[in-house]
Amino acid sequence: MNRKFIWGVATSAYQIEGAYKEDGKGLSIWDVFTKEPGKIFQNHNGDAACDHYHKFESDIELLKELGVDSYRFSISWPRILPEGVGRINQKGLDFYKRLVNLLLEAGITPFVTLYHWDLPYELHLKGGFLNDDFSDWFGEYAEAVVKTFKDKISLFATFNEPQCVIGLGYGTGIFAPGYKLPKSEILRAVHNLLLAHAKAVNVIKSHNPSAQAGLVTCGAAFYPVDNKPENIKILPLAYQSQYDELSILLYTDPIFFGKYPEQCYKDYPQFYENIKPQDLKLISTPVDYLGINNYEGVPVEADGENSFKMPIRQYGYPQTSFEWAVEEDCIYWISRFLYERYRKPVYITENGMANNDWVQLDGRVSDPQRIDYLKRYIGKVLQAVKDGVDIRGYFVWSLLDNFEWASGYSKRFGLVHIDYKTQKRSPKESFFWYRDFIKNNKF
Ligand code: GCO
Repeated sequence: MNRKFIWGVATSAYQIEGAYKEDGKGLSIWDVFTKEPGKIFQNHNGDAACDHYHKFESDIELLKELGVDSYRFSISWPRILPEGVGRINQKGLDFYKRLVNLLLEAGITPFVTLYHWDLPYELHLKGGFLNDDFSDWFGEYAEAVVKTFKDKISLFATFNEPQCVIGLGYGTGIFAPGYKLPKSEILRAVHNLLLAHAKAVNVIKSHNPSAQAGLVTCGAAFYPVDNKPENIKILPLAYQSQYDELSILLYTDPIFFGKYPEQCYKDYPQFYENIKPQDLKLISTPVDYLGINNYEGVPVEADGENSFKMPIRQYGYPQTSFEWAVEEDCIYWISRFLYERYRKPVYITENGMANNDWVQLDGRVSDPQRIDYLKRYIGKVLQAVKDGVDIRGYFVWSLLDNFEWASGYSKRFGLVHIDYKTQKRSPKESFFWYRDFIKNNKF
């Protein structure tokens, strides 16, 4: 393989930046949602988070020490457009300009996510994803970002995890804005998100045809309980059995195939039969890659010729402190399935684990579980590459411990420990492990 495999780390704006109303930033739905009592673990919020807005220079020093090829971060829409559309907040844009310039000086490729969940609150008040103007609003925001950075940023993700944006934000309501909407409205929100994605891809390509644009997915990562041929054979069926707003295919099939999963048309003919053909044409605007976020999976087993079951795991199975299973086969199979289905290059845009880390008496933060987890999952990623899956890069979630959405600061995913009282950064042992791995194992 000649192309250089990219090793990186990922973060997102709301989870690390803080400075939630500084320098003209508008509010996002997360700024508001976190203030509703009882929504977030111990009512934590991202007002200060890791104070990355003020500490980005020293955080970039950490990235340099780590030796990553790329840094995936997100831009806060309301920091740039406080009302979501219209007036640009120059100070917000300047923050990202300084960040991007420093990354480039350090030889680190910026990988920018346009939407990592912090919808401008003003647009939420106008209906957010349910307003059919949503895709134009997003296009305007994309234009503001891409125009500014066209010569500097060549890797873009439009949306991070639409499954969580819509499924958890508008379906179960556990994430901002906390709605539990009827199906008809959820389907419309999904459709508007996909239109917005496509408009942003066109904006990116119009400014820089050689930039790479894609979307980042999550969702159930089915993997066979063992390597028996019948269990491997049944996998596509398991993936295809899911087509609701938490599934993968509801978002990726329209992008790559220009149509929603077949079953959607059968279940909700009224909505799907009335979609304009030009919408689907737009949604299927070619992308350059598919981003996959993966942490755990769902074991499946053949149950006769054409059906499968999902056996519960053997009790005592390994778990992270989020109670997510450690089962590295999932990252292999989800990458392979999605690559074989769409034949598009893949980036593993997030992978990592929450662990109960603290600064020890001797000042070290040892997290052997995380090192072992990364070894297991990276090993499977490399195996998939060997088996012909076109994976272009891998990003650890996350550089820093940070605000873990509904779980607040109770879950630590970082390679770097944060003391939230002092904002002191302490690289964990996994940080040094990943540094050495990158240094010695480039391929
Ligand atoms: C997500 C987001 C990240 C999370 C991470 C751990 O996957 O939910 O992209 O923001 O923090 O995945 O849950």
